[in-house]
Amino acid sequence: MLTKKLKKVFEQFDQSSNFQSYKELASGHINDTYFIETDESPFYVLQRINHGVFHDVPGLIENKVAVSDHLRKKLISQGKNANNVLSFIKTKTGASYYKGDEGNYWNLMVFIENSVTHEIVTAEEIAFEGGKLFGEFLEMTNDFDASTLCEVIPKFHDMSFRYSQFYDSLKQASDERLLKASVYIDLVNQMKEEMHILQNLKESGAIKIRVTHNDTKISNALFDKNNKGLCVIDTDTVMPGIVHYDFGDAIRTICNTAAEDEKNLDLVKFNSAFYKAYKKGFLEKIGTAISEIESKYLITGAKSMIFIMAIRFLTDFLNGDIYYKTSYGEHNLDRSKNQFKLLESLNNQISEL
Ligand code: GN1
Ligand code: MG
Repeated sequence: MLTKKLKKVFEQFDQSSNFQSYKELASGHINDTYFIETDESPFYVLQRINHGVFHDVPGLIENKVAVSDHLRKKLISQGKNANNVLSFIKTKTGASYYKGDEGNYWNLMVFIENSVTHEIVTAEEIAFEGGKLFGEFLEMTNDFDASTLCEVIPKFHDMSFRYSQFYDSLKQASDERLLKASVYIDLVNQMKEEMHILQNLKESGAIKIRVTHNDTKISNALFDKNNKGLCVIDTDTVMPGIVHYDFGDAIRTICNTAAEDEKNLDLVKFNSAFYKAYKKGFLEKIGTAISEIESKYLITGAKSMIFIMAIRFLTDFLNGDIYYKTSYGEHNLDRSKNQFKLLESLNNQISEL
């Protein structure tokens, strides 16, 4: 059934190969993503964009096509491999996305060959290479006018907005969920001031607004089989932001010794060696595109992004799991506890960092 549907959608796009089979790539929490095998290379990645979460899908697609085009031009002008950038296939009618019968939006990308992703980082080299990739992304988009991008999810990393969603969730959460979350609710309340440091700097104009990826978890970076970084993927949330969003969200996943939803919190630790390796690669590539004040607050970026996921997962748990895909009743609570544990472990090593 799904095979038939995916084949039909795939055939709306302007490419010459024949659909053979699909595999779901289930690591995302929002969209539906499928690896499409065809009778000849290249293979493709077909994605249904969740329009319940992303209200302006055409705008989102325009953003990511524009950023990819910009990156491709840069890579070519620098004599680098221009295949290492997302490439979107147009439909047979020349559009960048296909809108299906049920109102679903689809886009098709070329699969970047011989690439792998990592859900958990196990080697310092991967942390370093990840830093290089995300640093390079920011360096190469530094001259892209961020104001031309649409804000795909308004206030996405705005801390006050995430707090206000959290307060709303408290009002309507079930007693059972409030009780289960009570320790973490207290933590959120205690950390409010510290978690607004970056936002205040941003609003005062001290930290510049630039093009940011906004979802730099390590599984959104492609590597080759020798652990060398290839390309940044999942550019759905590309929009105006600050450097700390990208630096911090990558740290959140690279430095976690366990998966984002690991329930055994003893396994969740902040790996400071990976932090240093990532930061080294990141600074090496971002070069002069980062200012002194931006640099100074990178560690605050790491803390803030770990925290923002903790509060978002907690809020979704209190709301009865309406945003993220979940596999069991306390999945969001477990994700949130995991992020709080990671933050605690980071704080225990802060002097060293
Ligand atoms: C969501 O669906 P995915 O995995 O690309 C979320 C990110 C979170 C991430 C946590 C639009 O991303 O902000 O960091 O889950 N994306 C959106 O794993 O909310
Ligand atoms: Mg994403």
